[in-house]
Amino acid sequence: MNRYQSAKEIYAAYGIDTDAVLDRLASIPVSLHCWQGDDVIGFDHDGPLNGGIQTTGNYPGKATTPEQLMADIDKAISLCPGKKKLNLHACYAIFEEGELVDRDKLEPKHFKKWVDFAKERGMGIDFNPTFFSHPMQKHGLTLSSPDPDVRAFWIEHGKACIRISEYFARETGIPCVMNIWTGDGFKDVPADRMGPRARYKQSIEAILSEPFDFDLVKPCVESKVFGIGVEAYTAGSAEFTLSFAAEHKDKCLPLMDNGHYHPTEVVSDKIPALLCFFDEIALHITRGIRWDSDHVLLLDDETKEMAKEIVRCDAIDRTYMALDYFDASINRIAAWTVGFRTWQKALLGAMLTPHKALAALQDEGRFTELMIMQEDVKMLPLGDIWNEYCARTGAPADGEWFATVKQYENDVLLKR
Ligand code: RNT
Ligand code: ZN
Repeated sequence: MNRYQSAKEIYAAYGIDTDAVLDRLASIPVSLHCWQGDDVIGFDHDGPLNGGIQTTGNYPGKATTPEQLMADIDKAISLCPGKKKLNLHACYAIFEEGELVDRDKLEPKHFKKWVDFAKERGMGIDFNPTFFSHPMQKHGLTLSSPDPDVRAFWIEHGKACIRISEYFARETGIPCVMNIWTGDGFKDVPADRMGPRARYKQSIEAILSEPFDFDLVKPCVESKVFGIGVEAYTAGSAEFTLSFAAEHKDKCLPLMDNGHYHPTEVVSDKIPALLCFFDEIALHITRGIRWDSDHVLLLDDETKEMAKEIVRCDAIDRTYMALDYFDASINRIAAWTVGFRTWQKALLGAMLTPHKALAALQDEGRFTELMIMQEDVKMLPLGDIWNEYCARTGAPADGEWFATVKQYENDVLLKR
């Protein structure tokens, strides 16, 4: 008997059909963020990344053209098992030679090359208006600015992005999640906390007044507790965005980024809470070290716990999952690959957990046995099932892919 057969029998004793799990896992779309490939810069400006987020590191070979970024994404996805969706930001618009269109005037045609790319690979596309790295941020504010011209510019940008999102959905046949995040906030103690939030609310409502089909476009609002340079206050706090999404359930979802909460709060615990109130939710999956540091996703306890909640709440089809981290200090293709493979492992581990049996112990008040079984499950042969998953999906096994990345680094990245 090979290792998979043996592991399959062990899981079968817990009532788990590993073949069915592997088929299901391969069908779950996970959004791969284009911005890991170039440190969140994009193609529509020369300036630095600013507006509440920061990359650190200067690893050689980052993509600076659409062709390079596409080639790098291709390399990464060839090393990852599972179904991918492409996550784009508006600043990744692709212009003709000499053309430059400002963010309020963006059109679907500026993303046609991305649509071709995604369609050729059978991927859907998610989208994000880019409310950062732009001169129309005034005093660090965009949609919540007291200046009506600033707000109007960014509202037009948001509306343009809704039209582009609908174009993505129609072209690919897959709904487009469009996430609204701004770094609006203040470095130091504000004199007015409600004014910016009232304006932020009106601005997002104005964006969502753009007609769209909610079956095709899934606008989200992402909260954040603080950002670089906006340590004292953010307009889009957790209470703000969650209340906004709850009040606009017919056209907006809440998006939780697990780097965006106080370090002792966990998104795994928030997932089942939101699922009691929303048909669908969205996630940005990242790893914060002490703060929203956006380190590459690893298979740590909270990552596993988030996957477990999605699976045991039977919410795989109600949760839009997207990776969101950016590390400029290591090989960027390896960064994508490690994070994507990690989330696949987390989902696999969650799907191989006997949730019903565990929940029954909880409901029957058998907490001693529950503790014992939860510990026993941790030692089940997940790695053997993972290896089989990689083999069946044509992806390399752990330990077998970095040589390819190193080769690509030598042949391509270091020559840029
Ligand atoms: C920033 C947010 C946001 C961004 C992307 C690039 O803290 O997490 O989602 O990471 O829009
Ligand atoms: Zn995020």
